[in-house]
Amino acid sequence: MSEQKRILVTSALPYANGPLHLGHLAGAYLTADFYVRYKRLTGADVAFICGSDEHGVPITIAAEKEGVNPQDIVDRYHEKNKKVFEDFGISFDYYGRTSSRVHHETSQEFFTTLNEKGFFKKKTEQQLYDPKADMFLPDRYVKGTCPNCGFEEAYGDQCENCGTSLSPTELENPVSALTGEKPELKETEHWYMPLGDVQPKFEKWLDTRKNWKPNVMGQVKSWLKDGLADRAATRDLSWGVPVPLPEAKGKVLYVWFDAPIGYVSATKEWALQLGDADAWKKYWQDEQTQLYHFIGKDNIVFHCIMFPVVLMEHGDYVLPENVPANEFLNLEGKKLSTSRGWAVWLHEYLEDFEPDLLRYALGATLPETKDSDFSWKEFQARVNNELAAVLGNFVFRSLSFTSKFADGVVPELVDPAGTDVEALKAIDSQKEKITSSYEAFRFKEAIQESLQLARIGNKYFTETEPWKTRNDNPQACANSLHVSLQICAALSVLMEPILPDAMKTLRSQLGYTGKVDWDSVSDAMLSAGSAIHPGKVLFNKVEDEAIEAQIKRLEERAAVDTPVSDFPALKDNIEFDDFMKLDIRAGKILSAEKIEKSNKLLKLQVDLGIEKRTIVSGIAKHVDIDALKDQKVCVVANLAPKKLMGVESQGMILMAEDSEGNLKFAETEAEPGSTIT
Ligand code: B3M
Ligand code: ZN
Repeated sequence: MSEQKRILVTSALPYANGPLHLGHLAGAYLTADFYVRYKRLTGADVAFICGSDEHGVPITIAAEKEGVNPQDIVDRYHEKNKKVFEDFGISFDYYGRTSSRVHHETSQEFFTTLNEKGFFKKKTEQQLYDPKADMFLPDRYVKGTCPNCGFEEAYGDQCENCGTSLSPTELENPVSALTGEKPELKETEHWYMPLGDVQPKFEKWLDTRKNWKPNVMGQVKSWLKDGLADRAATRDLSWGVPVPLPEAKGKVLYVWFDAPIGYVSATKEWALQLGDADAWKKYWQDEQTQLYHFIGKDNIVFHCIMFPVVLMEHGDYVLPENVPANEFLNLEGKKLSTSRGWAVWLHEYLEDFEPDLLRYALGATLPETKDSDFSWKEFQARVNNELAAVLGNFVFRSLSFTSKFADGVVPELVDPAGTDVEALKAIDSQKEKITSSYEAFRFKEAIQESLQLARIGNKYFTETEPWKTRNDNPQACANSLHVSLQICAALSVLMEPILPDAMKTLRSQLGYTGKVDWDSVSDAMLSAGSAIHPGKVLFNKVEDEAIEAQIKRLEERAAVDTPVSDFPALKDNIEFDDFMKLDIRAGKILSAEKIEKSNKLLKLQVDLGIEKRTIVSGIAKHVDIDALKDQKVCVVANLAPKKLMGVESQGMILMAEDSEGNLKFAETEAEPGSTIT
């Protein structure tokens, strides 16, 4: 076995501002749990740390929306999220929260140490201010266009589209998220992290990092290429960790300054709980520890640059060994969106299915190196064709045969044939492959190689035909069952990181009471003569109706939750004179007919009061042709004529497009010919 190191694994602290969904699980938690469970099985000394991120603008905005205190929000979601992680078997050693006293003290200590070392640059700068709300607009209080990628919904501290970290003043066309007003500039003083100054030192450290995923290192390198900018570590807000300086009244630490320190505070609280208050130090301050941050790609800049710089400048801490960040997960081919109801909530999933099924199916489609898609149909296929038909079937055949034809005890292996020996050898060779996949953070591959052992087992069972040999060669039958049961036992450990509940059940069905660790897999885990205890099948097939119900729920919710923000962004301003060039008139439709060979276009005769016009309009799918006579409309009357499908259109009917893309008439009661200005 490889030399055992001490390992500290963190998963991003989710904001305690709402329930958790599939995207969360796929981003920072499932892979961390796979890794941690694997490492624990190898005997490593592991601390697995997470908790609620309870500060920052995401929390205060959620509170404002509901009209409650931020504290109410974080209390509610801290408990809910902690529970749902437990239910999914995410095996944190400690789940803290950044509102705790220990966290406030720890993050203030970090600030003070860095300040005393002269790290921060104090700067007075113009910042965005909302006069109507009478407050500065840090972070998510301001939205605008990303200067880097043009995304129109970028936040003041980060563009979630391209991942760039931003300052509010860098946004183009900023608007206040509170009032929708255009913010003003107002002077304020803050403590900045001069990331640019430490860039050379940081790059030297980064060069020593080995085996980082290309998607992660690529992002980091591209920010370095642009040159790192100063980043404020403080904010003008009332919710957060107060800046520990008398002259900084009313200011708090920037949430991305305090949140990663939450990993340290949670480890401290864990140590206190263990009754060994100093135990956290060996995880954070001993060079023998390897620190791994599991995150989603939108957190890369903070975990790969900002936090390492803070740790480096503080001086007493280990820096991350690796940051195996995942990309994004889409859902049924569309971007996940909680505001649009396009999400699978984890607590809801648990009402219908076992956690292990999602651990497996999601694990098999992880966005490890590029964005990936979760679909309910694929979920069903993975469960039915892989878990049930391969793993479950193999276990079922091995156990039921043993109970029927071998008195329910593990038969003895005597004079094994070549095929028996080969099958037993596959345990070790698969174990080696699985091990190297985990070591390289290739979790999808680890899952495939794990399932491969069950495939090998199934094939072996079929080929050795114990149902035949039991009559003409009982020892060959006994050998088949012995080998199959040993493979089942090996699977019950090798697949434990992925399917903790099912593999526990499997071990009890096999009557295995020995050690559950990676080493034990190489020996014969079951001894001949020991009793098995077959029970329920490990995986039931997921029926079509169950999947259809999930898809229906998703679509129904998306239809209800379609928010106003689905409307296109406002166009640029025009001058009054430009507007006055338009000649818009009230009109009335006289007749309507379909244009041949077009399913979109209608040919309309319109009474404009002063004259009649022929207008071609692309509204066929949105209106009832028979009801168009006498419909009052607004018409752009001076639009240059244009031929459409051979018909000259002499104007344009104004239509309003709603949030679902339906067209409705912009109507007027005015008499045909009236000018509209
Ligand atoms: N709460 C952002 C997020 O949930 C943030 C992570 C903090 S990790 C220190 O994506
Ligand atoms: Zn961007």
